[in-house]
Amino acid sequence: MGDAPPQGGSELDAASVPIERLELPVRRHSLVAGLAAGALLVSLLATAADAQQPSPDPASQPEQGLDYQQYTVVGPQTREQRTEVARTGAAIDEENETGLVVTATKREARAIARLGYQVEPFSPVTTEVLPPGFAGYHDFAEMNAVVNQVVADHPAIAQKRVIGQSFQGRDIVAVRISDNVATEEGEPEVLFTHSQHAREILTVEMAIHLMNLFTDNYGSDAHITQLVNSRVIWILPNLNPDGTEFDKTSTGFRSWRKNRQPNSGSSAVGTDLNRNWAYNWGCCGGSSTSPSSETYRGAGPESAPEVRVVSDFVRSRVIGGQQRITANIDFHTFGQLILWPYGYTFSDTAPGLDATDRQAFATLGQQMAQTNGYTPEQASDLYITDGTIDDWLWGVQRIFSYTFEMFPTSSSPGFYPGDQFITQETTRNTNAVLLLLDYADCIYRIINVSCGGGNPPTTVFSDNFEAANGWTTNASGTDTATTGLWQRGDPAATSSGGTALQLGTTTSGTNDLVTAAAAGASAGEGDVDGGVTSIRSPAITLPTTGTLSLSTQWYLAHLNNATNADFFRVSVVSGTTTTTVFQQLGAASNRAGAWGTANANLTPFAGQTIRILIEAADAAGGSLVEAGVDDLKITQQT
Ligand code: 0X9
Ligand code: ZN
Ligand code: CA
Repeated sequence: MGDAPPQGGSELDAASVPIERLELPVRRHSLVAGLAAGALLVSLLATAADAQQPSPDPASQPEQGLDYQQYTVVGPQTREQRTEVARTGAAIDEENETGLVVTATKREARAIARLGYQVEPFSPVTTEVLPPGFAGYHDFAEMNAVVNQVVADHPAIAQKRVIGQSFQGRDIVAVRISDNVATEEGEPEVLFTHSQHAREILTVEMAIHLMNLFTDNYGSDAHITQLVNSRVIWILPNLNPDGTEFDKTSTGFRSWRKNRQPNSGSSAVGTDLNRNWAYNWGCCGGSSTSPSSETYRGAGPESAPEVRVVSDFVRSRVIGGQQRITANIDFHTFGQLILWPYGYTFSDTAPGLDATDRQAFATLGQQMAQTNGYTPEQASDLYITDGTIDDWLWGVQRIFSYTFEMFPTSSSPGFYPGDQFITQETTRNTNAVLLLLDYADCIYRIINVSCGGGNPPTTVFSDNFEAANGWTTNASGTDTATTGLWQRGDPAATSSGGTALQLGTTTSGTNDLVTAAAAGASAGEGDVDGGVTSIRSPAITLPTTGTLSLSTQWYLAHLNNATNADFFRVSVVSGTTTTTVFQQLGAASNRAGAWGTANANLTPFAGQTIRILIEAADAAGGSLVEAGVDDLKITQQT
């Protein structure tokens, strides 16, 4: 539980407050209702507050500690009235049509009541609906309704746990998804955190997408079923519910970032949650000491109740001395980035983060980025930050924590893309999330480093393509490509205008699998033309146990005449079912050939006899497409 002040009527005994209602001329204060969306409103509010609220007399400042709470004050509408309320020492948190929300001690609340206003303990109910064009988003109540529905529909695999309360007393919710969801089975756990920053509204939709993804596809999608069975998935859909509700008005948004915790001695409200975590808090100029700053770090580490609640939750997952959570994505907007620690230093390695850790972080970050087109980089490549969640999760808990900055890339539409973007921009991250879950048992596996304890991985199948081992071109007889057919051979290099296309190099020996090894008379000869070309492995019988991983070296090259109908694809054929496990689509830009590593989880195929199918396609006609594969292997980790 967090340190939120008590809510409800117990603290302020109504009888102890003399409420003589002063009949005030009620003039509707339309600042909030009358303005359109965006930062404009925030700056107006901030300016108005700064100009109108005198610094409270130090003698009447709320005592340190938690004996203050929030009250609604019905009546004050003018700046003079707000000033007399502020003079009691109470902090004005919010102005609305009916009056104010203040944070006050009991003494201050009585003083406000003596001014003739109706004072009641604040109960965090919001009546606003989402603005036009944003109805597809979920406000706090709607998000909770989705959570309740998900757990009602899937009680065997989904549970709701309230892990604490926000400053204003709203629930901070965790959704736990796993097979036998009520049982601690010792499975690796992955944590998804959302909406530290109120205005980053797409991140709540990302949480809803994940809840639905894992529950609706359980039992029908082999990969998702295997992950739900072998992992514990924690989704925390909103770390900052007070901010979310404050951000929203029926006509627009306030562009609010921080939580809604008042600051002693200042009229400015809120702590930046993503500067309040307890690792190198405030160390390095990556946060502000000023309560009016958007990156105010708070009075101390974990001074924000929301950060305290989530930190306590993460600490509670240390069971038998071992942190069960191995990986995290903290969702933000915007920028289309995948970031890894540390944020507090420009150095690639630092205390607690050695070259191997860095290599694992970067490799998984890059591979996730390959699935969604985001830019992978260290967090500090953006700018120095301190007290962020990812630095704490890694630096203290050794949880592989990534920050995703979702859609868009620029300030238009910035934090507020219309709801038509929700599906496209949340499903965009599905494969990155699945990849993280695949490696959650041992993130270091992605760089072929073992996590100890277990046995070294054993090789189930491998081919360096130096000898003929039974791969068959066009095995199904349905290929449509007319040239550039897959073959095993010694590849010749081709290029066009400085863009490397077919690579003359291999990653082992002299041979690879390539879309016609010869160069041809020009770059446009011997590339894939006319449709799809495929090559299929011999039959491989997979073991029944352990984690099964496929890894291969690969490249796809194309010129800017390509489209997203062109592709490089790796699939698993089992019986009559073909499942794509890795894919790179083409695009209308030059993509130089460069060897990279593709990884796929084959555990869902345990015990089956499969074949690996590799395809390349020039499916839109006329594009220059080349592809290669080398050093393909399947391993088993028990
Ligand atoms: O400043 C932030 O907290 C993040 N950007 S945002 O626009 N969503 O506010 C970026 C944080 C980057 N640094 C770390 N993740 N450490
Ligand atoms: Zn953010
Ligand atoms: Ca080779």
